[in-house]
Amino acid sequence: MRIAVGLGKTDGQARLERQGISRRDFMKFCTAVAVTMGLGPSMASEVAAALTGKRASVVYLHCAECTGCSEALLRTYKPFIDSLILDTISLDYHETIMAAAGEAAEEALDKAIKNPDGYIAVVEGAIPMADGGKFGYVGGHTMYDLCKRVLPGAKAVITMGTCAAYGGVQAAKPNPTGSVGVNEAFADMGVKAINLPGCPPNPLNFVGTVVAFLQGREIRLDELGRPLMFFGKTVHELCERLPHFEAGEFAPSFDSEEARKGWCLYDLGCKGPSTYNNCPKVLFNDTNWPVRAGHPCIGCSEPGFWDELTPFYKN
Ligand code: FSX
Ligand code: SF4
Ligand code: F3S
Repeated sequence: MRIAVGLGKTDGQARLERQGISRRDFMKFCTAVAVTMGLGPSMASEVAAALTGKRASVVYLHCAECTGCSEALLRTYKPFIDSLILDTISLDYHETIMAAAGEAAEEALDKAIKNPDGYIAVVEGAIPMADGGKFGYVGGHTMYDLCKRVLPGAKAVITMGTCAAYGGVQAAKPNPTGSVGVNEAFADMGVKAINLPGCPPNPLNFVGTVVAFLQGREIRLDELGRPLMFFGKTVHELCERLPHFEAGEFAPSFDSEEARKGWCLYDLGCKGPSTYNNCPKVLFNDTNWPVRAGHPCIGCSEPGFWDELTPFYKN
């Protein structure tokens, strides 16, 4: 299968071609990324150019989390998407999926952070701060120390998921590990992370952020550090059940005929009106999102949702 985007074949196109990713699949993915970024489908070729240009070096750190964010990124129902993501970026260090272990892993990290072209740092999971950070170690270093080594020197820092952005489930009361998000832990070192919350976050928001960075596009953030292009509207504003909310049609129970007919889940605990995220527009895996599947939004992209937005269910 051939990939031909624009004139001449870049290294990136040759890489995709070697993996057997068809031009049609690739352009469909680029269109989805463009739409997620709010650019409109006509910008797909610009996205394609960014994705097939020089690969950005990425150092991906795991702190206190469930690894659901990496799972969301890598386990897509169309297998080509994970190879595409892994091909778009040069994942020089990723504690969960890299083959290296022990000293070889340490060397990979050292090499990655000395890359003369710089690197993007991605953090998944919260930073345990209590008792000198002793609640989280990777390779004999506290998660705090690893982040301290990597984040201040990065060209950009991206938090992947609510835990890295704001502490997430680890920071739920009584938070014995003293977990906090990246910006809270490292602001005094000049770190200003772009937050991509969600438990898990949508992989398209991650790819869209990397594309915007590669294009040199300004990434406007809200007061919680989230890109407005993904988090500028509430789930409620984008929800397909909104006409029922406006008509006062509320499902009385999860197993009711009304719920199946698409009536609003507000009375069952839906937090869509106070949650900023693009799930209804972007979908997970090109397939579905919680409210369409009959589950209320639990506000998973908001800070402190475990404490402040519970109970998740009413009724
Ligand atoms: Fe947190 Fe990510 Fe939720 Fe899990 O690692 S955002 S607990 S989906 O996986 O950090
Ligand atoms: Fe809003 Fe939730 Fe009702 Fe959708 S289901 S309209 S997000 S309250
Ligand atoms: Fe999370 Fe609500 Fe979307 S629970 S995945 S922000 S619908």
